[in-house]
Amino acid sequence: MSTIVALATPLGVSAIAVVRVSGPAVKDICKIILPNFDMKPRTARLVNTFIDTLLAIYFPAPNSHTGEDILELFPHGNPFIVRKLIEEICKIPGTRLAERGEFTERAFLNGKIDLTQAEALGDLLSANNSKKLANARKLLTGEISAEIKTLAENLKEVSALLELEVDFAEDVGVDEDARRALPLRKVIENIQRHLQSLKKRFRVATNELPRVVLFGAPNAGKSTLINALVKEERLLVSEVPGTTRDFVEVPLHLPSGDVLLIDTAGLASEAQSNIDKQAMQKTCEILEKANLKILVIDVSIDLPPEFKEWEKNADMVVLTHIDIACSELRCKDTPSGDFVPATPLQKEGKCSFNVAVPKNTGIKELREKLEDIFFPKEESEEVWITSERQIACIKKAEECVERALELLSQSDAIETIAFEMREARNALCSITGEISDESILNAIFSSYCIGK
Ligand SMILES: Nc1nc2c(ncn2[C@@H]2O[C@H](COP(=O)(O)OP(=O)(O)OP(=O)(O)O)[C@@H](O)[C@H]2O)c(=O)[nH]1
Ligand SMILES: [Mg+2]
Repeated sequence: MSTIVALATPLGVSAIAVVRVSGPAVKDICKIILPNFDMKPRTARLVNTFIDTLLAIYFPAPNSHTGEDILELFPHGNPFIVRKLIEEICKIPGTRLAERGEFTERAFLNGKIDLTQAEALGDLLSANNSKKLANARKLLTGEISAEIKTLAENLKEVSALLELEVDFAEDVGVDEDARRALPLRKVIENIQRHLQSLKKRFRVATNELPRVVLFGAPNAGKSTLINALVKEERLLVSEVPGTTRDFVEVPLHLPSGDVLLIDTAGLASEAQSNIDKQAMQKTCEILEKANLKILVIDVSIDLPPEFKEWEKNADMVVLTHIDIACSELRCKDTPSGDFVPATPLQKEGKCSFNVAVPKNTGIKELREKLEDIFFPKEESEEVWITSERQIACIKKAEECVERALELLSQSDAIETIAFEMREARNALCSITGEISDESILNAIFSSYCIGK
């Protein structure tokens, strides 16, 4: 087994970098590269090397991430230092640069983690909100593996039961149908239900941020609203209609994760110029790909004629310029919600917000609403399955179980039922990697980055 080395942090200038080494040559590497390192297990030591003074930690096998001897080095984050260090390490016999995902692959091959946990590592590194992160952490502790293993065990018991049935029937010649039908059907149906519920827990793992598109008439206050939400003068704002032409994406950091606010060019029934026309077309295209469409309306002036049509297309309406509308109506300026706009608005159950940006009214409430919409606090914190590979295995097991249930009413099908049960179990065992072939492992680990 060769010893592998890789930079575990992104290449670039940083305060520190992390270089990871795993394999049997770790002790030789320590002797040659870190002559004064005492190799006290799991203890950080400051050591001098030919290129840098760095922190080193030694994790002896088998109590390490990969199950092999591991050396972790923390040099200063200078790409030149990192390159020289790795070059020197690679000169030690039996040492080479790691391939993509090779550290994780070794952890799997040495029984440190199963395949669901290896895949969860990918989720953990790409999680961009607290829900995805919490789920990845649950997967990493083996929550799904445990469920899958129990199901595989149940299938094994069914197989054992079937074996007994075969022997019994042959020896004694009792009425197989009557005896087998009830308990076996119930057990298999339970397995089927569990597989169906697992299938429903699939969530596509996407790293794309939710897209919140703000649209409405020119000058409605779309760009101003985005600036207020992100608390930064990020977008150009002016009293001249048509300030925003190209759509602009601005990330909004909410407590549980990020969403992408998208500013668009104002819409009107007639375009004043060719550029106007193109800008409006772009706005319509952007709206089609939105996860949430916010219609922005300046409530201090008459409603635009297209209002009803736009409102139908919107998920939420935000009324801006409440401060002006209030002062004109001489009504009490309340923080939010109490103000009744002068123009009759058909809200049709749609969520509506009143904002007055100069007074920062309604902005906090709108931010909280976005947090509720995109990161709702769910009662049940059931773990989701995010791997299409795992779901494909669950579907395969489910098909086998369905076929077995159909065959249960046939008197001469015990062996075929036993075969389907074995196939179902194999499909489940390949989820955790108890059964795996090289092509599956390659597909999983080669999608990882080097050093992982
Ligand atoms: N008083 C008051 N002024 C606002 C409010 N919101 C926006 N404005 C002003 O309204 C004008 C237009 O705001 P913008 O944010 O540029 O409007 P827009 O919808 O992005 O306009 P276009 O980019 O032209 O489509 C600016 O002068 C803002 O300062 C508000 O709630 N109250
Ligand atoms: Mg604008």
